[in-house]
Amino acid sequence: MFRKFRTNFEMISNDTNNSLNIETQLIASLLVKSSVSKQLQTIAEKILHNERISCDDALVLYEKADLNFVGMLANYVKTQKFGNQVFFNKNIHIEPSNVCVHKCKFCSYYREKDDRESWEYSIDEIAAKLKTIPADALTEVHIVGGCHPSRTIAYYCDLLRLVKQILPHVYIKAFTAVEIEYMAKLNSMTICEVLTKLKESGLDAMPGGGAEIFDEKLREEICPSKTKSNDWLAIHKQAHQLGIETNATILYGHKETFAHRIDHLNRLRTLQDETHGFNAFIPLKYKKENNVLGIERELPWTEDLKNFSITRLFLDNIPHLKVYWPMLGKDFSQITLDYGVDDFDGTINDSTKIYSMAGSVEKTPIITQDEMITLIKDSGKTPVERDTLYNIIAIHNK
Ligand code: V47
Ligand code: SF4
Repeated sequence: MFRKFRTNFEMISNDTNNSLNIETQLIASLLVKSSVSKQLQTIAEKILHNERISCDDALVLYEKADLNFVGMLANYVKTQKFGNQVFFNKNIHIEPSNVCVHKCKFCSYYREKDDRESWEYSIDEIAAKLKTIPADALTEVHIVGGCHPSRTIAYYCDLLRLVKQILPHVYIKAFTAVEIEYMAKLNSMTICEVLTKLKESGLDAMPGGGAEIFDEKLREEICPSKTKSNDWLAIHKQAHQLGIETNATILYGHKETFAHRIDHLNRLRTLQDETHGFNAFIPLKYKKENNVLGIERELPWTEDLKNFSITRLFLDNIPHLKVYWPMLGKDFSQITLDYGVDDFDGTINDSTKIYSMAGSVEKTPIITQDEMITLIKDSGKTPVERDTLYNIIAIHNK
């Protein structure tokens, strides 16, 4: 079978006038290179035939493939799914408080209640901020914060209702599984009761935070008191069953091995086969500043690109792969668009602190819609404005 494929590719790569896209031609020339091992060729063949790759295959890619190899394949898969399109949305991030009961070792953001760097925005303060925003500047409000020790579910329901009252047309994507679990505990409710109440108050979707790394031993080491892996997965499953679509994340580049990353992706892929409720996956690069994990180096950018690429190849059932540009920087995020990424997140439109406190590249993560469109066009792609659920709002192909 591969011989046939290879022969076809040899023909394609020799034919400079054919109508096939540049990605296919590049893959062709890559695969006929004798330096690519049989083992890697077999994995590439699976991908080109739309077959699922195994955990062992993913490990081979992490350990033995070079960046060009996985990058071209990831770009091929992304292009098959979405052509030249890259999605973005117009959103704002609201962080109601950075007071948190959990104290994860990698977190640069949480503060004790009496710390001078802590904040606890009231409903009125958030209302005042929202009222300054023109209605057509947004289609999504993203709300994530710490697990505040004493704020009851009433505060969060009031907040959701307020957002819908001021900006009735927006989707609200709010609260990580970790916050949901803590609401259930504090209010003596089940997860199903919490999610149902939040949904009734205006919750449309959930972000992917709090997943970190699912390996139980490593999770215990880096965030001992946080929601356990199986509970994180069960909360997302419950959300999907209630019709709430969600995202998922991984925190990578700290103490984890390649096997830990693959195990994490595999648990998500297995759940997605069952529920189909995940929209997007966001790899979050560990940033080292202002936390107590004690890791002195951050991953080189080549490893980030390899990680994005292999994620695109392994996670075949979560449609969107998102780059969170405030963390990696606008320039580098543009490059990820050639390594499997199809989603540039949003305009963010707030002085989001969760990453600036951890040493993110962009200190003031705000861009206008025009800037976002230019960034995507400058990367040679077609910007597509979407809503939270990936319904298309506008294609900017002029
Ligand atoms: O779960 C905390 C991460 C996450 C650090 O769903 C850190 O659309 C790097 O989940 N270095 C919260 N990362 C943010 C989040 C998110 C962001 C953007 C979009 C979406 C979405 C979700 O922030 C936490 C944790 O993994 N984080 N500290 C750090 N030092
Ligand atoms: Fe709290 Fe989230 Fe920071 Fe952990 S990562 S301490 S749960 S704010």
